[in-house]
Amino acid sequence: KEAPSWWANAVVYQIYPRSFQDTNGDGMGDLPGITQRLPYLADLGVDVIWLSPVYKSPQDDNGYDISDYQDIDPMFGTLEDMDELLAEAHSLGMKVVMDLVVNHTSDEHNWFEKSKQNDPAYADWYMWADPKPGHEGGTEGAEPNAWGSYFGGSAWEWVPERGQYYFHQFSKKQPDLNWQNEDMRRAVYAMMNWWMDRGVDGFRMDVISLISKRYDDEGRLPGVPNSQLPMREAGPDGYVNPFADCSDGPRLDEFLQEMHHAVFDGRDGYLTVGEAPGISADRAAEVTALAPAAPQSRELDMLFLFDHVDINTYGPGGKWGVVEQPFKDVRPCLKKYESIVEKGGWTSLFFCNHDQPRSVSRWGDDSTDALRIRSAKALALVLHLHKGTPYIYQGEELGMTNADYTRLEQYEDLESINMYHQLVGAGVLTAEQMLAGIQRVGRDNARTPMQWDDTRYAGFEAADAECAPWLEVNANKAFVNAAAQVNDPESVHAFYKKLIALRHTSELVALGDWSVLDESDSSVYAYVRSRGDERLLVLANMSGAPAAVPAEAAALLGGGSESGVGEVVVANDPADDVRAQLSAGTLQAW
Ligand code: TEU
Ligand code: CA
Repeated sequence: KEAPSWWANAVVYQIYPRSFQDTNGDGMGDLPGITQRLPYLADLGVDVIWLSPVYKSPQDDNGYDISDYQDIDPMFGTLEDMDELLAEAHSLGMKVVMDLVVNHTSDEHNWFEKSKQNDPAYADWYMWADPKPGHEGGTEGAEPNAWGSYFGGSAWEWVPERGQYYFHQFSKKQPDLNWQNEDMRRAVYAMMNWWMDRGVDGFRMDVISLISKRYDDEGRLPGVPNSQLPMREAGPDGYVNPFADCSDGPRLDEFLQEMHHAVFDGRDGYLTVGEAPGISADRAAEVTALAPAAPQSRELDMLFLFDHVDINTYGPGGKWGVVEQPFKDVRPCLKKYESIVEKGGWTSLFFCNHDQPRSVSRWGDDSTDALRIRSAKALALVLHLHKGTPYIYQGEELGMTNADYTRLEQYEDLESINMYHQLVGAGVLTAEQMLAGIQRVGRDNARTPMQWDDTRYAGFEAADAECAPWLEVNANKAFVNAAAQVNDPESVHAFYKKLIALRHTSELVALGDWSVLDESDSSVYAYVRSRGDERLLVLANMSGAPAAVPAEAAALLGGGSESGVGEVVVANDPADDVRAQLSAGTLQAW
């Protein structure tokens, strides 16, 4: 099997711009701040930077609600700042992909404003529906169906001007675009081409798996009057989750192929990665096929699937009432992602992003600094030596932890706050339980300011700045920060640097076959990569207690004899120590 493409050797780094680096003292990260920190990323070995949205936006969902796709929000800077960032990144050998949010726009986008006024050119660009007959006037209970928004409340919002509701899977300031409308699709592709021509290297596509909705033969959504499609079951809050009728819908492939044609055909060196909750491995292999049946059926380069971050055993309150999420349950999910690669597609590899808790707090141990460092490295090792393209979320390379907040007022995330009021209000969770849930899985855990050093605001902004960062800095910036790590060969940062360098230089790491070992071991995560006569064994004790080297791994090591070990490539302990542990058949914690 040969090189699928350049991205087999590449590592992507996600930047959440408002939390990365502030340069003008307003408490918000900005584009000049990113440009200023590019040498840090180049030194780490980053190949591609993914920027969370920096477009013009009312910031209801931190930029995932875009009011002008072809401008930069003043909070982040200007188009000229963006051009400078692109030029600097390119001169340092790094590509830049932007976030493409086209399942929905902001309700302040002029497309939506015109649609709302029934302007014939835009009337059909969003998902408008009539109130239930007999309930004209948008009264309570008149919603077209019982769908609820993922961010709480009804998924329908009444607009008196049109005498209709519009559909929004996310907040009511994020109306879903109507992908059935070809003019709308052409406008999206034109916008994408405009950015590609400006020098952007591709897109991370927000909830791209949700753009094609299920309609009946007459074009009616499930549950609306006379629809042939049945309504699914309501949750305890009385709402029906629209996900199953939006995810991987009937026209998804058609739209993605059309997009590829309109934007990427004939271009080179770009990257497309689709955020694709709800897509199966078989479908992911089709969507990402490197050699699709016909050239015109090319869709996306790789996807983000969410099985491994959704392994939770849920109590009441869904993800806010999570009972447990053991790391051993991640293994079958990653195996599933490898099956996509096996079938001729490709996969991304990630543990963290701006919507997830920090991996070291979730699956590692952040209770002492020594354990934090060891467990962050163990997690990095397991992820980065898989076959696929690894993604690092800002601060993950430092072993940054969840936020240390103790009060609801310290959080900003609309999802956490809306769901707090909804679930506590309905008596599903107590205030204490919900706060504990937010502390464990809330999205602000990943959004605290980047910890550059141990100064007042962690170097996120100038020490003499007037304005505090938009979200409080974690007090552990005192010892968890970049300045303390970049020159320390034992740091989490140094470990990431080693793993990235390995992917750049080793064909075995980039292209070798992957197979799991000792699948039922509850502590040790083991797999082997092989290419030609080279083999790399990856062995990680993902627990806080010593664990036996499991049988299949031990057999591969020649029963633990020193001669079977070969070269120790990268490890959490010195090479001699690793050999001793393997001979004794016991791995130290993490
Ligand atoms: O997230 C989509 C998504 O599925 C998330 O809702 C995720 O499952 C959830 O946040 C976990 O709590 C994307 C963006 O990454 C997210 O930041 C946006 O809020 C959302 O789309 C709407 O654009
Ligand atoms: Ca700023």
